[in-house]
Amino acid sequence: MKRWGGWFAMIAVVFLAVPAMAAMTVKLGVVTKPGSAQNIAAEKFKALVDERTNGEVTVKVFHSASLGNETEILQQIQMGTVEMGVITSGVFDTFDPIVRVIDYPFLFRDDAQADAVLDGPLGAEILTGLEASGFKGLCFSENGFRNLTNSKRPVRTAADVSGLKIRVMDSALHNAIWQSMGANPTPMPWPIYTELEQGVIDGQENPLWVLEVYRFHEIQKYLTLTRHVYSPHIAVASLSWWNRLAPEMQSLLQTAMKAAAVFQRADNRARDADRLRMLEEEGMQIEKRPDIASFREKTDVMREMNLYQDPRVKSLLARMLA
Ligand code: EAX
Repeated sequence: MKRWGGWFAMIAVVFLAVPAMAAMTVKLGVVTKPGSAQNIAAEKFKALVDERTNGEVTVKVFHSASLGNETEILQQIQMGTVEMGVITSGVFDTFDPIVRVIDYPFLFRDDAQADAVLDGPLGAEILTGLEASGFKGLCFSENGFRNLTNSKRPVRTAADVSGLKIRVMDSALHNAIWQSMGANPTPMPWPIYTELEQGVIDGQENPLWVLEVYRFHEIQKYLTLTRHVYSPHIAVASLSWWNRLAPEMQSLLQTAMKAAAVFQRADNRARDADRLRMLEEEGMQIEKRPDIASFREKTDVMREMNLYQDPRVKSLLARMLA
């Protein structure tokens, strides 16, 4: 009897353990193509989850906007029809204005400062705040510091930007930044190659990897290292889905995504010098030391704008700028 009891207990343990590790497929959306910053984070996450669950959990990465643009991916995550996404911070501001404190112009000096803030309590406050919009914010990976490119003329000072038709993300903040600088911003979701190629827009702003992966050097002559916004990606999950996962699974996924983000940030940064060299060799005219003070002069008033007057947003921005 005792022996049977032991067997019974063992079998029960096996069966009870199964649901926590039941085979599961997780859909993860990114708007960009293989080789992009988002995709490198997503693929690393997929590999780590595969390894740590012995193949029980499959992460299926939908890239190249196959689930729609970034706003549409976020809507599907909110509804729970897509489980996860690695999404550029800029487009979150229509879902939760708190995120626009990150994209405040010239907020971060360098990578180390961005990491310290985003991986610290202020970053955690932003991630937690996303729960009110139906997202479980997991961590920040990176797009990187954004730089201006255009097909019309060299840009060294803010005055040179005047009247340029610049594509911006679907974000009230990014629109306001380029308006403040005197450009003519046009909000448009990713991808934008055709619009640049056909001259519907004169320029765009994105980190260096974008120029390489999307071969923008073939259609944009002038690059200015403005570094006007540090642009992270936010790895998010559908909150309703997340809340149904066992705590062990939540912690496994959270830890794997954090490891993927750490890997991806380092990978991105290690390649920037080579990218700059390549873009120069390919014939881009690069302004490496633009007059940043002239740009800041235009954007420093932005904290007084309506965009930052919501008390929650205002308080967080004040602490970020302190
Ligand atoms: O991640 O839309 C954008 O400009 C993003 O930065 C782009 O998808 C690259």
